[in-house]
Amino acid sequence: MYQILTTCRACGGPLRRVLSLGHTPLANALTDTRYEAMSLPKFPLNLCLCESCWFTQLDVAIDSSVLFEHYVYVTPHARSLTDHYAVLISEISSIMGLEGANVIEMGSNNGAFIEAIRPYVGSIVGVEPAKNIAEQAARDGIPTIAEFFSEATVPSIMQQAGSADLFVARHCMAHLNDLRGTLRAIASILKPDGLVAIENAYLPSTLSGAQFDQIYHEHMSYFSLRPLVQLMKSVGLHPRHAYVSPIHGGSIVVMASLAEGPTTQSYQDLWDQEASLVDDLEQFAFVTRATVGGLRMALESLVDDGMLIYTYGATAKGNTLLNATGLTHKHIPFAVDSTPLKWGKFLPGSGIQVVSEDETVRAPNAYLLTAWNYAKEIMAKQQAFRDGGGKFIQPLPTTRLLR
Ligand code: JHZ
Ligand code: ZN
Repeated sequence: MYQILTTCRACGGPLRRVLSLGHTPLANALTDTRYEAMSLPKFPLNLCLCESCWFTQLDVAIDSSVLFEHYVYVTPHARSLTDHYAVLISEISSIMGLEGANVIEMGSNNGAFIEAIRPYVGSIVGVEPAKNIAEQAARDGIPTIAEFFSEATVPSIMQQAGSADLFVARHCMAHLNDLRGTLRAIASILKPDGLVAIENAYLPSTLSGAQFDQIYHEHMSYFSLRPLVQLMKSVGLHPRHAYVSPIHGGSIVVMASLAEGPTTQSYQDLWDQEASLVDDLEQFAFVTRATVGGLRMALESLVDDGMLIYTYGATAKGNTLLNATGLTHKHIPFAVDSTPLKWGKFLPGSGIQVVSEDETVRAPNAYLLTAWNYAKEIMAKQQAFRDGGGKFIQPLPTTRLLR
């Protein structure tokens, strides 16, 4: 079900532990009862650095079937996401023509990005390993193959979807232990002049934003440009363009092609900016220890003073935050979330019950914003709550009340 690694998943070099967040249950393992949520198996959560290639990663690899076969994360409807998709589509079109293109997206989830890009391309298919999500997407009219994308499944995917002019992998490379195998699979499904666009949380943003909650077992890798490009080159993918987007607290998009071509100025600038991250990692580990302790103390004392606090968002990130701080349903009885699949379920480790955003049992005095990446739209949506004196607690980078 899982493996503990002693060597780097990219180069085989030795791993050095930078930060330990103890043992925690899987961040998206929401359960039907509180008892189950509190007694889930726990796995070590250690952020490590490869001493040979400086690739940052976890020293544990949970099997993909355990993580993704049945999934509760459904891409929400959010303005910041649609804005991000529009920029991504325009950045892709600056490198290749989209008209008539055959597009394949891996980890397509509910098809939110497919819907955004579909009007501009010839044909598009999503490949999604979570059977429950893939089936729903197909019912909603999104062409979706319910399959785990890998070297083993590429032949059958290619038979159904053809070769790709454009291959998109948003926020899924970090979820895979076999990075080189997956990149080889991508290279093999691209047309000779095809382009791949890979998007992931950007490690320098994670570090500068003290976002320790981005660390959970699904995120096996923490990408900056240089290690990702090194991996891409090792399977014959040539980098062409890269930029950093503010989405999800800071994400990197890297585009590469089988054919060699010029790189953009934005790619060059990012490459030049990225010096060694070793000092930043050390600082991040230090700040995380202080933040975890501070958050726990602050929230405990607010609760002791009689404040009713819920979390806003039943996020994977939030589950790292709750488990690292040791806050449970005794401090925070409910988490509100817009995802129907999560309603009624209990958060792993903390046993907090998820309810819909509109159905809070009793209005809280404050929300701990565990979906801080959507702060703007959530705050706007909850204007009436704020007008009535309700508060939002932003956990990171420093814990504070939002106005
Ligand atoms: P959100 C997931 O992480 C998991 P999470 C995954 N591993 C990953 O890499 C990232 O996404 C990209 C809710 N919500 O996006 C919906 C509201 O309730 O921060 C979601 O459950 N009201 C694949 O789980 C959650 O918040 C709202 O108005 O940390 C947000 O989850 C909005 C906008 C969202 O990802
Ligand atoms: Zn390495």
